[in-house]
Amino acid sequence: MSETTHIRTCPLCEAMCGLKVTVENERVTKIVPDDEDVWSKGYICPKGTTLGYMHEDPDRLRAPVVKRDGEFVEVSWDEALRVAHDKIRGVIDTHGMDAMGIYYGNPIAHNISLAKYVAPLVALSGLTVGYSAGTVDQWPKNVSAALMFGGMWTIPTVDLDRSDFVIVMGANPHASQGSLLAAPDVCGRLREVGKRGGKVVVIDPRRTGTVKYADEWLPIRPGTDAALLMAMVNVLFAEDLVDLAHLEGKVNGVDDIENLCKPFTPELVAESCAIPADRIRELARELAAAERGAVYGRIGTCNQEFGTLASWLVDALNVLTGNLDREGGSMFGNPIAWSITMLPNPEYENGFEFGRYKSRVRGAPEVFGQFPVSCMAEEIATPGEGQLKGLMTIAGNPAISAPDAGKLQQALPMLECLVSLDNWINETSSNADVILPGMSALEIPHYDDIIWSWAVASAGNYSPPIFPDTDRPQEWEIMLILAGFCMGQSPEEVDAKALDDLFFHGLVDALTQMPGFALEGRDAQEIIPKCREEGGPIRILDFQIRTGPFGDHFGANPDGLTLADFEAAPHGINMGPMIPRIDEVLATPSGKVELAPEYITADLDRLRGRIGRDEADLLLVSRRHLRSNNSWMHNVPSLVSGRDRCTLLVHPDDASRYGVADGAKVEVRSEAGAIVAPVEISDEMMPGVVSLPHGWGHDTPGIRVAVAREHAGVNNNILAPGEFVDEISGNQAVNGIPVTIAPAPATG
Ligand SMILES: Nc1nc2c(c(=O)[nH]1)N[C@H]1C(S)=C(S)[C@@H](COP(=O)(O)OP(=O)(O)OC[C@H]3O[C@@H](n4cnc5c(=O)[nH]c(N)nc54)[C@H](O)[C@@H]3O)O[C@H]1N2
Ligand SMILES: Nc1nc2c(c(=O)[nH]1)N[C@H]1C(S)=C(S)[C@@H](COP(=O)(O)OP(=O)(O)OC[C@H]3O[C@@H](n4cnc5c(=O)[nH]c(N)nc54)[C@H](O)[C@@H]3O)O[C@H]1N2
Ligand code: SF4
Ligand SMILES: [Mo]
Repeated sequence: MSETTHIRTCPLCEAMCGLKVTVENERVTKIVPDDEDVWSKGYICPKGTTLGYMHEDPDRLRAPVVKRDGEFVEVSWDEALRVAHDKIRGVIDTHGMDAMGIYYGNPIAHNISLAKYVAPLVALSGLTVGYSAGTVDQWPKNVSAALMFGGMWTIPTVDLDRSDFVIVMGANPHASQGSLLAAPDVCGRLREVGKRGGKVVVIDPRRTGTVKYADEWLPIRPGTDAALLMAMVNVLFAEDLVDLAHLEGKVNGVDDIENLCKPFTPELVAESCAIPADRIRELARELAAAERGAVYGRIGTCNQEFGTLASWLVDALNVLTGNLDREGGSMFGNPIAWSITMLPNPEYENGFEFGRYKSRVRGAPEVFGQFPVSCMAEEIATPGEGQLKGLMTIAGNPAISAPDAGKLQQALPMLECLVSLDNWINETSSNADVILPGMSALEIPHYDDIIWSWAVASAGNYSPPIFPDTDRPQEWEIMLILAGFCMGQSPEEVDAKALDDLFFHGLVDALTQMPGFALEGRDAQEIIPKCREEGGPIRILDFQIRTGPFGDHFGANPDGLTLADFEAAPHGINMGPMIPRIDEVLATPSGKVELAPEYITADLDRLRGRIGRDEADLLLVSRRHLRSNNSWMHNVPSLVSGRDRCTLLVHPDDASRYGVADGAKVEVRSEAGAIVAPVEISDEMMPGVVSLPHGWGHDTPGIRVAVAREHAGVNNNILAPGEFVDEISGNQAVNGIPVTIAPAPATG
């Protein structure tokens, strides 16, 4: 028996846990936590142990498939790439470049090839139309970070381990394991805050699992976080509690926000938020009094009607209480390897500007070059000049994850070309002409990319592939080949290695000329020969480590790190906790924190309008479960076993008002559509709010995910109206959707 043990990082979420994988005769027999991992120190969750199953999942594609007479057939890579080429060229040559779009999904952040090659794909292909899961996720935070700090990914996070007062809003790390907050065992760390005499307050319409690790649950009406936070700002000024501390002199707009918050008294907002005015006052005082405090907001504060205002105010409160950039407060990560995404975008050299053009059908303004993802359906389905005729999906499943999912599911088959880079035939890729599969997580190297930008420590961990497969193209090569097709190259001409060199040499060249960069003033021709010979993401990663804050700077800092140091340290390298670094990260035109960006504050009128509004009788919110990962891990038997998790959580009072019984099927109806789901009566919901998980609904024709199909559930995005967005970021509001419920009509 040949038994080997491999140390690896789990690529599935932002916790980045270290795993110990046992392999016998080419099969994974065991996955346990790596207790020696310098970052996760033995923490894992049930998902991490399923990487072996996913590697062996019989439904996972190992070879490309093309659609012939409505059925997918396995073909050679040459054949598949030829079909992709012909389809892509068919669209571009007939309808022009603007008729071809790309959709990027969440796993691009978790896969080394995808994370590092989206930028080259965009830069080289010349494609201009892009949609992403970002507009049902963190777009509001990107807008507030861009305008307040000068970079769309300059997003501070809670320095959890040193904090003594944390407000968690619209996040449930008990399920998600943290988001825009990378730390293994977030809940355990929250519990420690309480244990050392501090306090954690969870603000959420649902008493989530996270509340068990906190000191207090404050239920809030969905969509009203900005009103609550504005009232807290009001209290800080009214009671003279504002204290910029070390930020004094580094902040613009304090007077503006003082004026703007005046009308937003706790009394004004209390009823809308469903939080008593006294509690709002007290909360502001507690935050001000904390020596090291932080407000943290996530999906619930972004995927809602006032996402940008709420995202902005989270950071504004951290600034006004002197907590930004101080230990135990809200700090900026300091990654060992920087991410391409973090580089300054020359497009916004003179400051950020949004709404420079509008979407064709709905007239939605662009934000960072994207429209709300729900626009994709109408752009495909509405004829006329500029109609979207072709799409590439890169690790995304918008047929489930995008709002107004019913419309998108109808539109996808209308495309003349759909090329999916995906490992399964699912609700989206089943509509493709060709599916180009990536490899399993155990077949590729791993080192997390942008996630380290909001990690509580400067650490890193490199994992080589356990089952290297040299017979198939890597995903980064596939992406470069697709870029080549868009550029007009034929399958015979296209050369991934040449395109890789083209991009990499251009990158090094540009960076040696970038003021402040570690290699500023050096000669690119001196640097390039010193880079890793294998090219691809490994070369980029090594370059990022070497030119990062701890790197060897190609000789200038001889004791500094290179990728080789990580190859020699399988349990990772940890350079210590976060450090204050605001002067280094601020990139606003003024060089200061912009506390009251006009683009954002202009939206306060809309919030005023919200406050007087008649409240809907029932509002729908989303939720996650520890054993899920958006839409794509329901094909793992151990993660879907047990009782049905795709249930509508309803407070007992609402259940009796609407005459629905526990376990009974109800019809949930919104302006966008209707679905039928089983009810779970639970007082963990606040009255007037119901909750459904997203990522389900695996019952569409043509999918090849047998286990998921057995546990289909329903797609809550059928209920999410596409035009329900946070207007200034264009981010979809999938929380706070007015719905009605009624016992479902009996069906056969
Ligand atoms: N109602 C509601 N909707 C939501 C949300 C919500 O809270 N409520 N959350 C939103 C959020 S935050 C997000 S990020 C989006 C997610 O939206 P998407 O990213 O579109 O959805 P996922 O389910 O993550 O789909 C990931 C896809 O990538 C494929 N995949 C997995 N690993 C790999 C890989 O290594 N290579 C390749 N090529 N493919 C791979 C999977 O098979 C799957 O098809 O959903 C959003 N939608
Ligand atoms: N197990 C698992 N882990 C995941 C994922 C997964 O699908 N499964 N997805 C990953 C992804 S892509 C992301 S982006 C992260 C997200 O990570 P989190 O942001 O932690 O996401 P959720 O667990 O959905 O928690 C969102 C919370 O917001 C609450 N909420 C809804 N509306 C409002 C509101 O208006 N105000 C307030 N204050 N709260 C509200 C919901 O009740 C819910 O408890 O998780 C990541 N990790
Ligand atoms: S928490 Fe679970 S899914 Fe996330 S990295 Fe750790 S083991 Fe993987
Ligand atoms: Mo996400």
